[in-house]
Amino acid sequence: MINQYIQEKQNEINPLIKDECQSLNLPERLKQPLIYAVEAGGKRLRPILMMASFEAFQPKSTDKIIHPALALEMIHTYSLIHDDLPAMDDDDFRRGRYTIHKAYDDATAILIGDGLLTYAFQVVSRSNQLEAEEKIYVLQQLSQASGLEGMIAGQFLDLQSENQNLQEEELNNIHQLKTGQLIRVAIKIGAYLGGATPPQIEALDEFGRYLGLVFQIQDDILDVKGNKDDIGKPVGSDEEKNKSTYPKVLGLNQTNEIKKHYMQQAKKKYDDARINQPRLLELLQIFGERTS
Ligand code: GRG
Repeated sequence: MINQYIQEKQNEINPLIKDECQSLNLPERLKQPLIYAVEAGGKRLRPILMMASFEAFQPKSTDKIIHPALALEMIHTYSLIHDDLPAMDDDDFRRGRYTIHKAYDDATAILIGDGLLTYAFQVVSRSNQLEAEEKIYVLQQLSQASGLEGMIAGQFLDLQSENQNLQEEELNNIHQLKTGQLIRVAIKIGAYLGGATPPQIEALDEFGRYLGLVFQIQDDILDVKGNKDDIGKPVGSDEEKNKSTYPKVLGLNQTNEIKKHYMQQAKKKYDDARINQPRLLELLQIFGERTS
């Protein structure tokens, strides 16, 4: 059921994100790496989460969510491109293919990342589906989550933490910023545009916070126990870079325990929101048990 939903949404998102990029008037040698960057391969989990959260409120105009969803995936894609650069995590593979700086060069990867980040805001601000007030909300939320106090601070702290022995609390802080902010904002924007009340937005925002932690914990587990073909990059890359991860700090058993605990906390917050969208719970399950 949920797999079919994910597939349907991927089929909706993939051509749209490609069309948005294809429609740009660009030199061919810039467009090629841009299309390479946005072509299918990613799981599109963030836009799917946003759509599921939005649909929980049975909104009248279902097209409203498209531009914010595409923008979020563009921001996520930019973050992965820059994260893979030699100055950051220095990874050669992503989504089962060469990273942009490997397939092209560093300058191209930096520029494609910059371009996707700015284009995301353009796509929302010129949307013909959103009211002016909605655009401001979406732009504010996206810029805050991806900005200095959000993902950028998380990335900075993560890079600084290499070769350091972090405690669980510090790990949580880094990941709530680095990975968690975009996941959380997906849920929040979906709820707001769907017409959620302020208490519902608050409860779902907390749901998103736990979901982000569950996602990262599973990512760390996959780096230890995953399969290279499934995760699209070599297993053990965290260990190789001497990074603090949940399994390293807590051991695998305890890591699985806290993952379960956060999944339960997320479920409680979902209940607090008093909505009927079992897909969000199924997505929580997928986040916690995914193999890719
Ligand atoms: C460069 C400013 C800047 C930020 C980068 C999110 C991030 C910040 C870096 C990613 C590092 C990383 C691999 C973290 C693990 C969790 C994660 C975000 C995995 C990738 O997300 P998926 O699995 O990827 O949703 P796909 O390819 O499916 O879109």
